[in-house]
Amino acid sequence: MRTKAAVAVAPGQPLEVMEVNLEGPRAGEVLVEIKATGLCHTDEFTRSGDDPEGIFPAILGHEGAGVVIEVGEGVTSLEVGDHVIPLYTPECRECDYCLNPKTNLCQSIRTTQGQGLLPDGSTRFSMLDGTPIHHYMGCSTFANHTVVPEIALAKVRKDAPFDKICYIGCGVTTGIGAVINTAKVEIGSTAIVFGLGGIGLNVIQGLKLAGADQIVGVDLNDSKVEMATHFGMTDFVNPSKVEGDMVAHLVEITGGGADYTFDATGNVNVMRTALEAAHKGWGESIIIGVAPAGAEISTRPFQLVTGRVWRGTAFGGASGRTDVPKIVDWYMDGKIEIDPMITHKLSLEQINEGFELMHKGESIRAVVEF
Ligand code: NAD
Ligand code: AHE
Ligand code: ZN
Repeated sequence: MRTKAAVAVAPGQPLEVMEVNLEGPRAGEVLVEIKATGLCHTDEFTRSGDDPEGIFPAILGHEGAGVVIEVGEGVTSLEVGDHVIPLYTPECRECDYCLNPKTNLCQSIRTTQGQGLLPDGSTRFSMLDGTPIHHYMGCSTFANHTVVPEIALAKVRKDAPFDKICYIGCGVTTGIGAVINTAKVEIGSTAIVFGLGGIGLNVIQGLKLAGADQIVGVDLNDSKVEMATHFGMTDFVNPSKVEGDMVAHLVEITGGGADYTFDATGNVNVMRTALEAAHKGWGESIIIGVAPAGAEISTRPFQLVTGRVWRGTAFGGASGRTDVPKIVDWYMDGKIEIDPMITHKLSLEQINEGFELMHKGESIRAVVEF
């Protein structure tokens, strides 16, 4: 079939909206009509050329929601008409990783996923001249139709709006999951969240759900304050306005350092500040941000010797096929909010404007509706 997609033709170039060829689903695969997709900073990271795993041409996008159009041979858990959210962290429920409750990092198809291919080592997308187009994070949601492995699709209720629940495909789950699954924040905790964008606001929402007493938000952009306060931020720090040492300032306002700190910027200097602003003896710092190729984190080992812990999280530690339908229920039941964070709606033709809004700090989530 043919479908419309925004193609990343080369690193650093705007996406090009075009008709592409899409082969039908093979064994274990599912054809999905994407109804809506969010633009996450990780898409921009790969588009820009910063991603060491970036492969071009590719169809980016990993925060989508849609409807099953066709199932390949052997698919048993999904049928035509089901509503689904593609998962960049699949859940095969069989590999060593899925069988270990300490991780959500299913590895059953990670190698081919990182090569921009489906599990059988081939791509379903091509340009009209036959040039193959790579998949991205196993999702490629910047296309009106995509083919996704069955194990990388969460089946969700049919009454949930696509233009909101697409965000559960990454940002919502990552932010809330970092608090609940990775940090396991206790009632009454203190926390600092660095970066009040599409991920950081969901960390704040998760901290509020978990019953944190103090939630300090840190961002260079003052315009984020209103939304962050709405979601539960109790204190705000703009690092460009702090005189003197930033760590010392944060340690002071949290009464000795925070129980939990979260990096949602992808900046390795911020990651160091986040670690060092965690409380001596027990503070945990969770890295969510994705840093460019070649970037490295550093701190004095003494910071860890004296009890601080550095952890990372992918997809908020969530096992997607199990957890994502529950998070959709939380949204539909009013336990979590999504609507205010969807600040812009775009057509596929306007997708590059979405990345401009992200750079200007004007959007939280821009969502493309098909
Ligand atoms: P975003 O662009 O919406 O938000 C980033 C925020 O950080 C902005 O508000 C920006 O003003 C702020 N910021 C930037 N530099 C800063 C600094 N030096 N100090 C303080 N604030 C600063 O991006 P997003 O979609 O929220 O993504 C955030 C990060 O999380 C990205 O690196 C993204 O790739 C990563 N991410 C990771 C996962 C995961 O599973 N680990 C999932 C999704 C996104
Ligand atoms: N390809 C990058 C790493 C990118 C990365 O860390 N991705 C996160 C999800 S970000 C979603 O917005 C992730 O899930 N990581 C685990 C994994 O297996 O990719 C690089 O640096 O090579
Ligand atoms: Zn993402």
